[in-house]
Amino acid sequence: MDLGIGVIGAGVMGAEHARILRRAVSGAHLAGVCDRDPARAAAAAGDAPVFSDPLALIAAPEVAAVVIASPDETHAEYALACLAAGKPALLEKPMAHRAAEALRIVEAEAAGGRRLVQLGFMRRYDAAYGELKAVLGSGRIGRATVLHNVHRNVSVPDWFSGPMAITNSFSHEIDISRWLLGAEITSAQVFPAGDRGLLMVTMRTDGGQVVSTEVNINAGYGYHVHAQIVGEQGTVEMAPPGLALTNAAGAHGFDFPADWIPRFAQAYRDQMQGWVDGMAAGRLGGATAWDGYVTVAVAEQIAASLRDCQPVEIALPPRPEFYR
Ligand code: ISE
Repeated sequence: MDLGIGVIGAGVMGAEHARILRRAVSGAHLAGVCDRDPARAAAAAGDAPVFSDPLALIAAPEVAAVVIASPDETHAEYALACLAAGKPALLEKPMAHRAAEALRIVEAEAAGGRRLVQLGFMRRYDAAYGELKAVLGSGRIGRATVLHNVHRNVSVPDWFSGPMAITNSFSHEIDISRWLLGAEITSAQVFPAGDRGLLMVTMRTDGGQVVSTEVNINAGYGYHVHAQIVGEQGTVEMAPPGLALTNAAGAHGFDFPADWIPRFAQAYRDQMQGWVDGMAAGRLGGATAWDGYVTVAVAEQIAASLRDCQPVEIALPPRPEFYR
């Protein structure tokens, strides 16, 4: 099988997905790129066709599946168009700008009776997170009671507003905490710290666990994502990033990556290959549209609590039968 895959959006993520499709995936090829900036689309497309209209890319017969990496507020429209066309979509997070929009995608997919949407929560394909989940599943540390997350960006662009630390960045911790613990988020509380946008988010799960996350969008020193699970008989945590330890200028240590692209490079490749293999097998893996909806809904309710930083009870509809 050699699936033609189109990419909508040639920004940081879209260009990376296009590059992976051009160079690092078997069973698929890049069949087109669309971006509102034709030059950016052409740069990402290489020899593949450039489209000026996202809906034309989705409809193109040579496009069998679509990566949606356009601006967040357009995700829902293009995901619904893919569902209407019966074409699989790998949807970058967040699934939609609002929970109500995300629910429309869930309802449309369930009504079609076929899973076509996979959410781009690539940390599920990261070897370090996979190791944490395997150790917890082995029983070696006993039952999980606490999960500590650290999510530090070097800095963010000027347009990156306060709530985006929750709806954009922290969305990864909502999904990966649910995945690691096999639990649902039932309540949360946010505590701003300092004056550079740092947020401490504490969540409770339906399994009684406490999830603590530092969301630090201006860490300055490097891109640093860390997780530690505390069990009743032990702990498991990520090893430091990097493959080499340096002794120089009186210091010893490792280098932090600049951002998520180098830190999760292999996870992005494995996610794309997993998506292609899932389509070939007729059974998608990774995060579902329901996972995407839950993440948007939980993030939206936590972001709304930033007004007063009071505890918030998370309200979610029951999981539809289609996603059980
Ligand atoms: C960005 O959109 C990502 O998805 C990165 O994985 C995350 O670390 C970063 O904080 C987000 O802004």
